[in-house]
Amino acid sequence: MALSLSDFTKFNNIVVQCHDNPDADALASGYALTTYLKSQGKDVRFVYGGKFPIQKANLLLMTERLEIPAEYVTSIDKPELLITVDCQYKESNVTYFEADNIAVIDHHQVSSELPAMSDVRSAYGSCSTILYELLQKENVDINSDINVSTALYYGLMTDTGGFAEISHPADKDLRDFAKFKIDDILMFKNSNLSREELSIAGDALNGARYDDEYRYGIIEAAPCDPNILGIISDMFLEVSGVDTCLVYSILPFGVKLSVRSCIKEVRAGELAAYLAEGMGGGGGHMYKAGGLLKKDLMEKANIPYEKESLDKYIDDRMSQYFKDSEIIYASNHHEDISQMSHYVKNPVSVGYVEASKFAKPGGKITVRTLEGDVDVDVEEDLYIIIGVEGEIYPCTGERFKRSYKKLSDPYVYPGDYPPTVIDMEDGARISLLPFAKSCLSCSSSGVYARELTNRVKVFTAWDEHKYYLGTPGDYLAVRADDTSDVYVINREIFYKTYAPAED
Ligand SMILES: [Mn+2]
Repeated sequence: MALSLSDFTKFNNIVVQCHDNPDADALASGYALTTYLKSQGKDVRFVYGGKFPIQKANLLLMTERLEIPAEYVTSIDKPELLITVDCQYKESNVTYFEADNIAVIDHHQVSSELPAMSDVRSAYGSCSTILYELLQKENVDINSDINVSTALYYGLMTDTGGFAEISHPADKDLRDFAKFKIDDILMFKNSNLSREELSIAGDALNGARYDDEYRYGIIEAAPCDPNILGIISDMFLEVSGVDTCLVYSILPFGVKLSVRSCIKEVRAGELAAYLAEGMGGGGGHMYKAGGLLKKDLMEKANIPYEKESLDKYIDDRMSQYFKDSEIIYASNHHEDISQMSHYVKNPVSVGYVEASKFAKPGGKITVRTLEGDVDVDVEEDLYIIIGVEGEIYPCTGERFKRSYKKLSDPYVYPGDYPPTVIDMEDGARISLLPFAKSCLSCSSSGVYARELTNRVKVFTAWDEHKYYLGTPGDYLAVRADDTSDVYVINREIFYKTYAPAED
């Protein structure tokens, strides 16, 4: 599945195609790819089809100011290679053109069989991010062409609700490291709404539905650009008595969702993922998130794709979320350990890094992982542990000596996105893996644990602001030597890490 841009250089006559009615992400990723292929001396065109050429003001400005050579076409001469970006070949919103060879670069859910040359990363917030990484792999710095980097930055920005719905670390990398023309971004941003869209927003606000018990609200907006949903939900959340809200719009290919929350008991990203579970995808961060219920998946699940049943599906799913979630505050919770079993940690091989090898004591670093960014104060004898799923946690030298034993085998990282460290002072990016060594985690007095049969949100004793989610199958654990320490352990990690105690 993985692809390199250099795979394309054996072809000469290439067409890059994005979906019909292109959005900023489609234009940006097509532009970055076209620019790269031109630099390799290829004969390349960047095209899109559909009923109309681009009309939205921000996109017209974008193509003009950044010199994006996107051509609106109804037919093309059959190329040697056709590469679709931000979409998949033969999808309904991708005008069909014949070609000798096909390649696909996309960040949506896989919709049908992919060609051999394809790179689809559904967890990414934008296709621009994939192009950024593919260019990096060819040692091309996106910032060497300010038009390309501005386009990629704007593509990611619009596909993630102004960065609010970012969850993947690769997206954060593009957001943080792209240099961009600020004047252009400001200009695009403020030509985002048409007068018709302002009216759509106004009409939508009039139809708000409320749940007083759980203090949430729901709004349906007429079909519109997904960006409008974010604008509506931001405003909706400001209403008193609304702590969490959902704004959605039924589009020809799926239902777009925008979720907001201002209470710690509901993480917007987690709610969006719950709402879209099995039907597409959703995610984001604490306060803002987005998602999509795909039309084909809804129909496969026997939910007719029409307003009435979609409204009901959304209402039911939202109310289920609030009814099903149990909330545990570790600081005033007493779990009955007689109902739990005793487990001890298997000696398991994990990674460790001595922070002093790459950071100065007294400084601050951010460790970026698939699970999120972790801020760490660098102290004299700080160790960073890389767990069995690639999750990281800091540890003092004293605790390290007590709980871990250094090994001589080389460290092999288990995950997809290798953790990187960002020095908060100078913004330097350092890969953690070259410093990582392996060690054995040794047993302690273990935990009492039980398998969860419901959704549980646990506010642990060490972080009262952010809950850890447990879903059925995960384990609720209490430390044997400190029963006030209640937390959730992911099912897979639990099985890899713990075994029943022999007592
Ligand atoms: Mn996109």
